[in-house]
Amino acid sequence: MNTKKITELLVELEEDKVYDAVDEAIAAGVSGREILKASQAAMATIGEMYKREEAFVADMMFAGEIMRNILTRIQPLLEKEGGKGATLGKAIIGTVKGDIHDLGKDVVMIALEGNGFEVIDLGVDVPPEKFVEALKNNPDAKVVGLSVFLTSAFPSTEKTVKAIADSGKRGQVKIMVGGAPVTEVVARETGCDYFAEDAAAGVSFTRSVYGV
Ligand code: B12
Repeated sequence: MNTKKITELLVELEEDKVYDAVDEAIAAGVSGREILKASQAAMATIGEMYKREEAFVADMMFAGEIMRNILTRIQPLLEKEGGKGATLGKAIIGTVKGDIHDLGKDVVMIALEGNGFEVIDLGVDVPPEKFVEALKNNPDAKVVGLSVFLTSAFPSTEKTVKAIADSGKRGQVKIMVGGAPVTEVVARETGCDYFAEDAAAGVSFTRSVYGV
């Protein structure tokens, strides 16, 4: 089955039809990963349309809702594909202060959990102190994942890294960062260790930190 239909229907915000297409794809044996890829492509297109003023915030909001429902549908597949169950290590993840985009973070969380990692999810709009507190409460966590979708939230990314350093915990963890506007340069300039282009890269990085 061609997952292009999922991308097209999501871009058109055809809610019911896109769920039907997803269900069809699942029934046809398409992997959760493929369905996720098709949905992400649509979200990127909607973002471009917003930039060109061809879509509004309300459209992004609706697209976000639909994407969340798609995620709910494919979560069991993603977990099965990853092999959930083992505990290879622990990661703390959150969307930085000033930013409320949570879908990217949640996909990373599902991918990490699916690959056998325990994830402490701090949610969205997370102030630096909350990351520090989570690290204190979870001294065995070796990875922190920051999600950032707004360029205006880059300063809070930097502040988060700094707060972790000031708390004396920087040596304990590797910090990875991801989100639509993030690049390797942003990762470096905000003091993070790694730029993760997608959830799979985040999983590989976490694996490498834990040596598994
Ligand atoms: C949906 C959406 C929204 C929804 C969010 C819904 C939700 N629950 O998350 C709503 C409507 C709330 C929203 C609001 C706004 N948004 Co918005 N939004 C989007 C949109 C269209 C899709 C984002 C998304 O969910 N993608 C789906 C995810 C699953 O896909 P993904 O990004 O590929 O995720 C992967 C990677 O990014 C990576 N990753 C992400 N985080 C992390 C973290 C770690 C640790 C790792 C390892 C990897 C990783 O792994 C993910 C999985 O593979 C983007 C467009 C885009 N290009 O991203 C704009 C976009 C991010 N939004 C934008 C803007 C401007 C806004 C608003 C300011 C609009 C406004 N005027 O109000 C507000 C800001 C609100 C706030 N304070 O945060 C801009 C940001 C521009 C910029 N460079 O700063 C974008 C880029 C649109 C655009 N092209 O202009 N938005």
